[in-house]
Amino acid sequence: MTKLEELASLLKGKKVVIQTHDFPDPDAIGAAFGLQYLLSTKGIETKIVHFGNFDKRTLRLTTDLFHITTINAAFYEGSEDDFVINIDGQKNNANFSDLIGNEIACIDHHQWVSDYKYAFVDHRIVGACSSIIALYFKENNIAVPTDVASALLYGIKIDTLNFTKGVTDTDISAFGILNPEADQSLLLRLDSNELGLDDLRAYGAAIQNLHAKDGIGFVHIPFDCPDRLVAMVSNFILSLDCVVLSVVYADRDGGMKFSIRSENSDLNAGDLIRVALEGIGDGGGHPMIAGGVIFPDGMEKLGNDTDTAIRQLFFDTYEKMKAKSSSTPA
Ligand SMILES: [Mn+2]
Repeated sequence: MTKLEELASLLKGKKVVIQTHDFPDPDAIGAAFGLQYLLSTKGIETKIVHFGNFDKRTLRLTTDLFHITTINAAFYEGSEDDFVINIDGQKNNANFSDLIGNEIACIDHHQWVSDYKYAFVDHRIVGACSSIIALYFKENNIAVPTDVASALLYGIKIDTLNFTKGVTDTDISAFGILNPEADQSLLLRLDSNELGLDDLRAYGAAIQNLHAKDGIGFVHIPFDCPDRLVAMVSNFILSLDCVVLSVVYADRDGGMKFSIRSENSDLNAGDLIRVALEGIGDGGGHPMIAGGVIFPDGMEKLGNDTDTAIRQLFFDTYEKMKAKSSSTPA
């Protein structure tokens, strides 16, 4: 029995909901859309439900291009008997609000942290959740429709930064399955329209406010902007030849929202931000990609010149980590 058949047999005769993580991104939506199609071939109709709104890019993807129908949980009327499939995240994650119904299954590619007992789990550490779904098509000999292939491939491209981050054999296999079926002109259009006019303000601020010293590029974006944009600016700063580590932060609800990138595997971005923000906020992530926040009361501890204080904080932590990694034999 394949994973899909196993899942389908659990769901027979139930009202089924596919729930993505809150504020869904293209990978969450692509994976949900692909699973919805797969289950429909087994005679199981589903609804895709999520908490929180989409960002602009996901919105265009879902509604304008792929005609994916989703329901915001605020407008969703479910019942306790519904079966819920969690996708691209896990129950009890901070970004996974509780939906009415019985969480029966989880398909995810993030680190496993949930202590919830699902009846069905497909958890693999791969670049994108959409890659897991792509493999279901092949395993079950189901042809991938063009719009499903395009949405899945786009999800993988976004989560793996165009196949440069966290790529595994599974993601490569998924590419092989999806690429021949996907609408290439549509994907090109998505790739070449990544920047909105509003986004230029953030890039402008980045160029204006860049402080680069000893390989670290710091940027303060002095207004609130979406997580996606803070991350894009952080990638942009990392692409400078004098920067091996980028620390980009934007104003957010009286505190700061951070996105950091490292191109040096010795300097773990996740560890760096976790240690640097201890006591004033919260941070963590992967060795090359990480994020975090400073809470409003943490800002008060930084004094009047917050930018200097933040730079100093990261510099001190960076120096300590550098000293430690060079003193540890390889
Ligand atoms: Mn994902």
